[in-house]
Amino acid sequence: MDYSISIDKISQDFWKKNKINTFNIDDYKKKLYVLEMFSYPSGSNLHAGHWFNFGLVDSYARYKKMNGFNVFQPMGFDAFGLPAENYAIKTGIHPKESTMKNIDTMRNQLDNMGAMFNFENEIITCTPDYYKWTQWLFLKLYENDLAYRKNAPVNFCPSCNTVLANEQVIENKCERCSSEIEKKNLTQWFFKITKYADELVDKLNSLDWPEKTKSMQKNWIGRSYGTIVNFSVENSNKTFDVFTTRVDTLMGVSYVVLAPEHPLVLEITTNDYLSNVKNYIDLSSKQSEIDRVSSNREKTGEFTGAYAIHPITNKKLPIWISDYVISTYGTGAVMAVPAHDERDFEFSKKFNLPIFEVIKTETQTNLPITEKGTLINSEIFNNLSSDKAKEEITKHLQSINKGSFKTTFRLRDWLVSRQRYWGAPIPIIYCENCGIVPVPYESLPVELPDDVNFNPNGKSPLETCEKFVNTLCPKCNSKAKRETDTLDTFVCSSWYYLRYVDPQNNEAPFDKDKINRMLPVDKYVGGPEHACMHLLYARFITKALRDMNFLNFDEPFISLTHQGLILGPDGFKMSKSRGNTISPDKYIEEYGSDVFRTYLMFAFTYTEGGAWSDEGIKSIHKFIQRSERLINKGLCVLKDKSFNSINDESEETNLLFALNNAIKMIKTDVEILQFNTCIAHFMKLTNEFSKYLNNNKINCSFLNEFLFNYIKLFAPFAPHFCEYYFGILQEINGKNKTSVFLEDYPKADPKYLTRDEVEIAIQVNGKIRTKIMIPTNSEEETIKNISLSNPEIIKHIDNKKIVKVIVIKNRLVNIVVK
Ligand code: ANZ
Ligand code: ZN
Repeated sequence: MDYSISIDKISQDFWKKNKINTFNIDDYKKKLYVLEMFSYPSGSNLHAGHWFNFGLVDSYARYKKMNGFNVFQPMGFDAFGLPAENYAIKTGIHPKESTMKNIDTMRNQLDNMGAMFNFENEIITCTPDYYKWTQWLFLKLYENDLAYRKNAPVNFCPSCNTVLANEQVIENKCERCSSEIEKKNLTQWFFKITKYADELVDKLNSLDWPEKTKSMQKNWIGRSYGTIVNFSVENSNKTFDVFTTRVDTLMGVSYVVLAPEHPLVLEITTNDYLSNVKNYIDLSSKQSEIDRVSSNREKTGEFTGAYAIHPITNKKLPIWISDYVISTYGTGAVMAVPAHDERDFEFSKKFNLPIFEVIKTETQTNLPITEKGTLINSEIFNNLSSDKAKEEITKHLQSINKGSFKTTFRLRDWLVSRQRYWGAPIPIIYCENCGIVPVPYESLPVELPDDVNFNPNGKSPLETCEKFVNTLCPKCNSKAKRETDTLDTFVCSSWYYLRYVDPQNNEAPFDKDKINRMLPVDKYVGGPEHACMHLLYARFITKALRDMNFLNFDEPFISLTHQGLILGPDGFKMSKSRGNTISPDKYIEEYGSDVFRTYLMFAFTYTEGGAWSDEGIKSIHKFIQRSERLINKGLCVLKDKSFNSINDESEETNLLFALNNAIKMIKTDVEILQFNTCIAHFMKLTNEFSKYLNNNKINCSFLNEFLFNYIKLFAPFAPHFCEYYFGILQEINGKNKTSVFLEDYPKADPKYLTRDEVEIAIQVNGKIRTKIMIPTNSEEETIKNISLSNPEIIKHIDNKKIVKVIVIKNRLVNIVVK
């Protein structure tokens, strides 16, 4: 039988029947937790990109299994979320129905992939037995002061009458109807991720993650070491703080700027300036933060009429407001030093504010060459390095109670409320008497009702579901209402890797001993787009659970790899609307799952991806067919009782070298998920195998052993194909069929890797024309003969007369011709 989808089925049935992929949780000593980011069950099935992620990591997992690891490779579905809800609004099909249907399709496709997923451990985040524990997590965070409520703006589309997620807002317009977005203030739930900001930065160093991802996460958290400086307002008892990372420039401050939203603004603005200031505040509230901080924007602002007093020199400094100061960063106020800060410089040019240049510390100015500031002497802080000046000035401020050292983070607390239907309900009750009351643990899950009108009506859909909203207070039994917002789906995915280990547990989200044994995840693979969201949230939740004593490790994912993107044949990102998606199904039907997998491995660098090509898969198909013909030829020889074995030691040495070399190279490459070169090594070995078979001097017992190794070596990369031929080979050897994945992966024997050969250069008239391998210490006469019969050299001698042949043993031959 030729390799095709029928062999896929034979192998898959064998694995299922013999439970080859079952993970043995009691044998955790050599556990290896390999995890692919679970996927969203969307209507458009699995595409080549999913395959690239799941199929190739499966080969890594299989390789590890054959190297003695007890591999745990679970799979599940991130099933709550907006697309299903939007689809429901459009079609009237309930999100539960469409989601479950999509999951069935995807599960089928995953089955055809033939990856060794531990489906017994499957989780689906939208099922009550999963989200019960997502709610449990919320309550634990609430109990531990890590979840709180506060007012925060949401994007609201007045025409669709609905709250929009950030990703539904495009250039401040609704993605669906293009109306201008409004900001609405709502009381919402937050998780206090900022409490872990320091550890989230510091522990990044210990992780085997792509450097780029680590630095993105680090920038996102944005830790700055700086100083808080206290300024007082002239003729009043009011004061305010600024945050600066450049307190060494304090003596050069020429004015201060408050964010328009700063609480002090309306209190200090004098009557003459009030209407301008109010107008400005109104205007800036409509700007997005991203626009406000963009550097190529012309600076705007207003004077408040008030002055601040410099904490050291007591000089009067005008107080301005401007939208380049963000209210949510630092203290929402800055000291402006135009000579040393670009934004301040632009602002002072626009509004004609003075520029002071700090001298006599090592502080460098930032001024264009054409500009000169008024030179300012830093007095007692003269002649200090910038860092020393920062330290001395802050200490001085501390001593006069006007400042202190301060670390600030860009990271904000995680807003988890969504005014959406298709998510886990937040397990909170509001009671007229008792206020906020968490749902008691024994009443979980708070089930998401099915019969809800999820059409947009300006509120959270659950608000319209009276039987859900109205409840009794668990404390005092009087009338109460449930929270109607649902949880961000990133909450569901912030802990799923923990639940996989113990998905049927009804008593707890997971068994502490089990997860302490099974985690952290040893190899995590997924897209780089998750650098600052999912990966950060998961790290935070792990640390929070550790501090609540539910687990005893610090980081969830020790080693991380991002797979590249498989693009459509046109080089663009695959999308339904472009019509360039590549569905694996038709290729699998035509060529079999292993050809599809091997093609993805060979044609792309795993971390880079690239554009799909039909041609490419055809040539891989040919390669698998060739390998199959050779195996079959070998099997025929072995079956032929009358076959006459002939030993040819040099042919065997050659093939053993090729085999052991391939084993060695594949080992290095597969460990770093560099699959394309693994396949290339195997192709090279296949060429050598072909030479051996064509040589017609075949030694049966040698061939038999070689075939075992050849099939085992390729098994992680073409699992169905190899499982099948391993069985046939076993049969010929009178053995019962067992799985090739229960075999030990071949190990390179160094004895076959040292070939007693040296490379020598052959020159013609002093020019190197070729290099060849010859046995070490060959006789001069032999070397001379080999050199003169080399086709490349014959070409260069080209009928000229050979004057002399100089041989330097083990190094070089020079042929002098005339
Ligand atoms: C004076 C100064 C002089 C500054 C100088 C910089 C250079 P990072 O490193 O990102 O933390 N800043 C502080 N709070 C701000 C806010 N809410 N909105 C906009 N800008 C703010 O940046 C810290 C610097 O950004 C602070 O140091 C402050 O300007 C400004 F030559 O203070 B600096
Ligand atoms: Zn109550």
